[in-house]
Amino acid sequence: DFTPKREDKFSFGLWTVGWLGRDPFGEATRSPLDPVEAVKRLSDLGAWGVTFHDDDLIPFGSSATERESIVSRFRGALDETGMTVPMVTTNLFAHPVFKDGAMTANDRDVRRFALRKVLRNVELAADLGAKTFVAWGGREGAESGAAKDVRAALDRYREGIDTVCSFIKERGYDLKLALEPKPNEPRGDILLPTVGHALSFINELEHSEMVGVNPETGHEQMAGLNFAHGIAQAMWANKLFHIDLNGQNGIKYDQDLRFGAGDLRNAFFLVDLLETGGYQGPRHFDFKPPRTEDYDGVWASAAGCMRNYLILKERAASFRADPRVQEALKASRLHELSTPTLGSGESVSDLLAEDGFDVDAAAARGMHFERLDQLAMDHLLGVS
Ligand code: 3MF
Ligand code: MG
Ligand code: MG
Ligand code: MG
Repeated sequence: DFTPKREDKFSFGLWTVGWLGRDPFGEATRSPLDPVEAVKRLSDLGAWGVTFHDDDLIPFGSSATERESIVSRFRGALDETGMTVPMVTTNLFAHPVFKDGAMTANDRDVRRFALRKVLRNVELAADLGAKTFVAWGGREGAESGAAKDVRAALDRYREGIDTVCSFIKERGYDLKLALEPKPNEPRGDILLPTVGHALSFINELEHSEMVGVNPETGHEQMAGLNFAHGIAQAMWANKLFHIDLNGQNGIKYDQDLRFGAGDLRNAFFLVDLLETGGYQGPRHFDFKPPRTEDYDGVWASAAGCMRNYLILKERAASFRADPRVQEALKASRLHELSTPTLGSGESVSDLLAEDGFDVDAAAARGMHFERLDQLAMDHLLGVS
């Protein structure tokens, strides 16, 4: 059966089930959700963790005493339910002060304020036992060419992330950073637009070993990219620290549909990859229950995220276990790809000296990928 269990490590952002349905064209369609209620409902549904932006839990501008009482009440709900806080993140996008960015704002005072907000939130994250700290730079970007010196902005971005890492090290926190790429929305163009950009940026950091990525399904798909391929490259680089699962229908605004909606075939291969590729982190949902829904619909949508993940996990396992699939994989010569192109100890001159390769015969060989893909479709559709 597809009932979520704690060991499935499903987690949800407070801002997901707590989204009120406000969009650029319309007002909220739901009334505010108490974070404590969210923790209890998610726990009842079988989730394991809850995540949040500082401001999701502690309203922007709260006093120190307000903050303390909010956190202790929240902690009470965690203790009561056994829910964990695997990840915490900072809201560096909602307040008007961040209209031109946070860590890369042209305005230096804004950058300093943003860093203070992040560092305070790092303390809270460590305090609640989070292991991952996500940084999504939604306002780091521009709408017009001359407004942003991208190279200088990347210098400041690097300085900001380096500062956060040094702080974590100094304090001795057991916390890693995960950068979340997104191509656009809310800025016209956002810095670190894709997983690839983020991975390359990480290589330039002072403490690159403690920084990875938090890719989101819809964000890569907004750029027309293959999400499962992006995840595979992040895993290959040992940089898949966290993941935001949701659904998206191609290149358009950030839909944040529940996981399984949108590109179902890519979701199937994604789950196959996560489950067989050694990913041990949270299965985190960053989705928005559509504004058509009341709270019954919100919980149905959250439950659907987990149910779809578990169904796809079962479908992917049945695909892998099918003897016809094993045969089709062999016919497609997948195993050969794992063999190094040069023999061990073979020199380039040996390689150059080789002859007898029958180009025409190799060119004529079919790859049998269509049969393999149809088997995947059969398993995905449950008719195998
Ligand atoms: C926006 C997002 C963000 C990030 C979050 C960090 C509001 O498209 O995806 O959610 O996920 O800020 O985790
Ligand atoms: Mg998103
Ligand atoms: Mg996200
Ligand atoms: Mg999204």
